[in-house]
Amino acid sequence: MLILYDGTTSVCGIKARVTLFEKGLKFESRNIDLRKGEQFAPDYLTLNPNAVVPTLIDGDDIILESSVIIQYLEDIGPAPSLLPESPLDRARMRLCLKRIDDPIHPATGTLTHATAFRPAFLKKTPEEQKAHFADMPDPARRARQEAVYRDGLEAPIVANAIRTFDKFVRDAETALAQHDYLAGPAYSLADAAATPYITRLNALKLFTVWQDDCPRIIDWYDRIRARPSYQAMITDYLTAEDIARFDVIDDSTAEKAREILGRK
Ligand SMILES: N[C@@H](CCC(=O)N[C@@H](CS)C(=O)NCC(=O)O)C(=O)O
Repeated sequence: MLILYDGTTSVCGIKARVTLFEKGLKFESRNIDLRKGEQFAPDYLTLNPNAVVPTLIDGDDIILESSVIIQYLEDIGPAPSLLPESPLDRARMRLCLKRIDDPIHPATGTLTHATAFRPAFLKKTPEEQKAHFADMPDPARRARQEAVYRDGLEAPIVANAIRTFDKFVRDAETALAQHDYLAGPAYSLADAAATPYITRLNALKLFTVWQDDCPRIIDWYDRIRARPSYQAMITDYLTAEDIARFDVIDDSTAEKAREILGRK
């Protein structure tokens, strides 16, 4: 039995869950509550010393890194194949996975922590805030979170995150003008990997920034949302607390994005 350590709203965890579902692979999901800091528990650190989710366990083997995990699932999983047929489409898929790992993933963290996660962090005591950062093994992640918890949407790294997403959405729009899915005519790992990130853009009420210029990505998202994997692996996992965290998002994030992109 495969075991996936993940988090309810974790974009990387969702990437793995959606792939498991799309591959028809049975698994046991073990929730790591990132808000409670369970990723820093000594037992979990023996599995994943990076103190992040997801972690996949297959028998005695531990597989880390969401993009590696989904390619592992492709390798062990039966049909349907989520690997494009042509070498060129495979290259497109791998490029998409690479780009989602970096810079899209850190940009997503920046935008999410600057908005949805900031109010809860600001309610912590100074000691709790200090402890949160002290446990974090990755200094780059720590620096990004510190900047946006301090300055919110005014943090300079927010502008970069918005520009990063602007380029990604526009490139996806161009790709979708050529074929139905991100890396060719069929649904692939590229679509599974992009799903949580576009879902997050939607949760941050950022779609209005691109909806007029990029109708194909909106159409792609509608098709992705209609797949059974979306309801089962994303919507059904959300707790009332998760939903409440994103309820604080108003139009100010989209307004800021338009200002950054010079599209008032
Ligand atoms: N490169 C890693 C990134 C994993 C990652 O950043 N996971 C986030 C959730 S999406 C996390 O566990 N964050 C814990 C924290 O911020 O303390 C992967 O793709 O697996």
